[in-house]
Amino acid sequence: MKAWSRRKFFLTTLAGGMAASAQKLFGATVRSVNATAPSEDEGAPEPVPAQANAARGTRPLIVCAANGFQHLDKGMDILKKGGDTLDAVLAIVVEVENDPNDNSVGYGGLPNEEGEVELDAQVMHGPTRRAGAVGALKKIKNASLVAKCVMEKTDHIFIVGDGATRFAIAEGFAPMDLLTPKSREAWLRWKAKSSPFWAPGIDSPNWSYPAAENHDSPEKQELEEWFRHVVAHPPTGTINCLAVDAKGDISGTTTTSGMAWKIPGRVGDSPIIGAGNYVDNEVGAAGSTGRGEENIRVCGAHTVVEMMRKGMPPADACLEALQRISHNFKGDKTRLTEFAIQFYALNKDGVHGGATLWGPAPGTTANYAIHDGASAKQMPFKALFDYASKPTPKTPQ
Ligand code: SD4
Repeated sequence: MKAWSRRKFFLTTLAGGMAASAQKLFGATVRSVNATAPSEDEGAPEPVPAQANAARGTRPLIVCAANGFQHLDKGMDILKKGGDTLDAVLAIVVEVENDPNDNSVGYGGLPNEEGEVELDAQVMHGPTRRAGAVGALKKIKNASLVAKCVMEKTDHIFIVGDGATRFAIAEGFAPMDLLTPKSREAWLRWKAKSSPFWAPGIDSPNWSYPAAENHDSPEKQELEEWFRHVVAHPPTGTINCLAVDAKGDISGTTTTSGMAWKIPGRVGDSPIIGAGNYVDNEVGAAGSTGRGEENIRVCGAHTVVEMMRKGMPPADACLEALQRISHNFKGDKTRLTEFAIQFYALNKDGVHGGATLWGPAPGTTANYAIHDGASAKQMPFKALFDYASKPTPKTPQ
């Protein structure tokens, strides 16, 4: 084992343990410990500079993926009225599940390879230490609410596939077609890429090879660009949302349509407790968006919460999870460049942080969203690797 060693990890956690015992961990600002950074053999400088002290937090606070930004007020209103943290995060993500224009969550999410939208979601309620989840849920747009229903109405935590759909219908959720005209068209384009039979044949007046594209307006051209992009490079999206209220109670949820064009039945990280989302009411909460396969392999959200338990500031804890993902590839950037992944976190004090594997391209930004009780704000992610060190991906982007 090279320099990113177990020894270094244990030293890190030991330092955290010492910091924790020297000071009250939560309910007070704690001294930060060093985040473990990529070692030289993995091509990045080390260590990530630790902040002298974690920034002071604020409560109530909501953290979420950027696609929830415009709905943050709804969740904060609930917290300000003394409502429950789980109701607050659900009020936000349900809006995104209902939005036909978000192609990574709920209605309008891009489907599996057979053209069926399959949703994954989970909830965790800190004060009661309960959880609920659904995987590969079909025909029901509010997967997060079905996950809550699993938590509240059953003796189980995780229901998947047709069983999840039947459960939801039994509980009164209305089944519907989750494809929008746009997401259906995107799926048909993807099919046409791998089969010449999904395009007009030689007997058709519209026959051409490859299939003709119609660019008769700028809007149409933009749509064609988008189709080309999502066909070539299955997009990711998803929403994770975390909240701490004025008393310090915490909840979190993650909901998604998962990876576009996936094999039917594939379940990602989002509904997996400890991967796509994790809450410990005494410590904090964390969640993730991006390539779930990599997150599952490091139990990312749980890792972030455990790092915060040791006293690490949320952003550094997120970087630690990303570092473990990098380590699974021995730091090989030619592989790491092929995907994106982000972590989000808040601790019980209301300190927040977020980190992404790759920094944004010049002239662009990579943000997560928060509401600190005063207003909704975009916050820049910390990045494990600078964009400047990113190799060109081999798969079309
Ligand atoms: C998954 N993590 O199913 C989800 C997808 C996602 O940004 O987050 N995309 O792997």
